[in-house]
Amino acid sequence: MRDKLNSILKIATNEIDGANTLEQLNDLRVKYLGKKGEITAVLRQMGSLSPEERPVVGKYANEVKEQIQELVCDREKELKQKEMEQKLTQETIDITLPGVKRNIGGLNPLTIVKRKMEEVFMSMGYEIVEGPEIENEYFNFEALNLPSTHPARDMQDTFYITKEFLLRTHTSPVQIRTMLNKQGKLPVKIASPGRVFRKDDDPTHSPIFQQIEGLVIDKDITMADLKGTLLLFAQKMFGTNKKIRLRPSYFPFTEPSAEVDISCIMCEGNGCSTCSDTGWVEILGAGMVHPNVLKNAGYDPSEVKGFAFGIGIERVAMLKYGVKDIRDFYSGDIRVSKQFIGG
Ligand code: 2NL
Repeated sequence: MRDKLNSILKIATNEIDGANTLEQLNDLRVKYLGKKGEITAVLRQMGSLSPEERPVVGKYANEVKEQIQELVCDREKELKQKEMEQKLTQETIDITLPGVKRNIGGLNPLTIVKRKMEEVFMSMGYEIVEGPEIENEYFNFEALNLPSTHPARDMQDTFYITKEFLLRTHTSPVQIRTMLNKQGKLPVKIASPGRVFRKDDDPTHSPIFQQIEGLVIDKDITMADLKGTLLLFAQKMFGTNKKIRLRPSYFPFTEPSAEVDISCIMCEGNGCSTCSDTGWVEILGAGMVHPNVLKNAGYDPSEVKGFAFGIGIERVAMLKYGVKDIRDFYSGDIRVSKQFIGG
């Protein structure tokens, strides 16, 4: 039996040495040391030995068992070490490789200008109000004192969806809706930015453009309030050295109406190509809210007065950044937006 154990130890030593994977090694552990393994088989035959031999052989069998256990344990350590080394060589990272450069987006200049204007008006106590781009003909035209015979209502200028619904041509309908919701309450002090739509397409007109309209209604509002407001706006937007001037004009929804110029931001009023040597550039339209519009919006024109103005966001952005063609803002060309990365 001692010979049998010696031969088991010899073969086991060889096989364990030859095991190349942890699975193979585990199979050998079962084969030699398991409940149905070879050592156990020898121990089972101990009954045939004499009482003197039994403890001697039993002790030896346990020694062999321990030796095999140690062999398995050592080999297991070696194999785990090998596996780790393999993993490390396979998973090495070449930290000298250049990284993948990510493109960082920039805001569209119109968004930058729109946010700046919103900030300016909020700082002056205006509430920003937005509304639907698809409008009812009544809110877009009728309520604003544009009778059905007015040329602005022509199919040629307006994108009609049905007879009744259209793409708003200005953000004024948002202000009509807001006034009606307030049911005559005072004051009204709102600014409405948003996309508007007209059938125009040339270097200074785009079929989609954006504007921000301001509206203030209260007792004792005068043209002087309008002028002071617009001067403050021009200076917060373009610099405190700017001046403005009002020229008489016409809009159906205001009376009197004015076109507003700012002292040229390129030449500081000395004359250049931007201002056609006049020293002034037009930036917006404004006026005192027409009595008919006040009435349509639920206010009594003999009790309250209001001023309103409309500013083209593209117009301001073109002046601020020296852009010559309005359509560059809508081209989607990243060479345009790249120039505005970081604001
Ligand atoms: C322009 C001119 C203007 C208004 C917009 C307005 C709104 C209401 C009542 C009265 Cl609810 N007026 N808006 C007034 C005057 C001019 O825009 O040339 N915008 C680019």
